[in-house]
Amino acid sequence: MRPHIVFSLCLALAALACGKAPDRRSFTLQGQVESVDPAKKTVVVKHEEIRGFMPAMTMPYQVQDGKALDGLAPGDLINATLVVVSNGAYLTNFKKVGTAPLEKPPAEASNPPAAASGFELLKPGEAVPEGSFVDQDGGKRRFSAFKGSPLVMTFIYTRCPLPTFCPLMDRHFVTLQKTLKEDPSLQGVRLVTVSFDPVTDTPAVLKQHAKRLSADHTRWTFLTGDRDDVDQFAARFGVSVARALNDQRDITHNLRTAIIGADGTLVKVYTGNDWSPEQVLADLRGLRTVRELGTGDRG
Ligand SMILES: [Cu+2]
Repeated sequence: MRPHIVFSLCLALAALACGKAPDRRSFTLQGQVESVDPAKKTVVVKHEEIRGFMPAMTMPYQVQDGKALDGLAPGDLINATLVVVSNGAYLTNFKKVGTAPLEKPPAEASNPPAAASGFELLKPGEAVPEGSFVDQDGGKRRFSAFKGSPLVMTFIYTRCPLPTFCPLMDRHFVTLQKTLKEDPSLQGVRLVTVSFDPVTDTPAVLKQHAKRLSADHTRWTFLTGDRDDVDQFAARFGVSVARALNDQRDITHNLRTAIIGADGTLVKVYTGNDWSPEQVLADLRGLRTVRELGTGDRG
């Protein structure tokens, strides 16, 4: 369930190698280990505010070497260094300073958030349910209004501080937008980014965020809405969002990106962050053969 970030991190670092030197920043992180996965080289840490970088949050973090996680267990209180480069981040220099009972079960092991209970995962070919949203201009949007255009849809929150999570989804969508613009055969395809953090991501915030990404709203729409509505809608795609009891903005989440056909049915869901825009474009082009791609009515 946890996003796999190794592969895209490597790609990102490879890309960096031929560009300018990465700007590398280090921060001290203090927190509690919620779960450890040496095989995936990740550790979920609930941590305090990192001054000047990010608020208190619970997130999976990458380490460079699984050995760095030796001896760490859920409940451990740690100090560590968070190293952030342009397109990646990892934890290093772990120091165990104590242990404490976990406040809540680890996100991985616990049941999906309430919104997911009673909601079945959508399967390819099934109709995506209706949803009510608000767009970046504050306009009401019903999901069914997108019918007639194939969609690529992803779920993020704009405060997500780690370059390999939500910001990577944004960068991939920027790439997709560029190609959709250039390829006449993909004219009809629309992009939709849904924020699951309506407390922070008001339409105004989404609009600013979209502007920073040079999003063209004739093609790329940002949505949010009532928190529970968004959670329920997102859960159908396998998105799980857990918020701390004492602070709704302390978010633990996974990543899902979906292709939805022009007829409003689910085509495919990509898990985590190891998909590439090239893959999505290839899948979109494949849709043409089953006549699911729109008529290019958007010109
Ligand atoms: Cu995120």
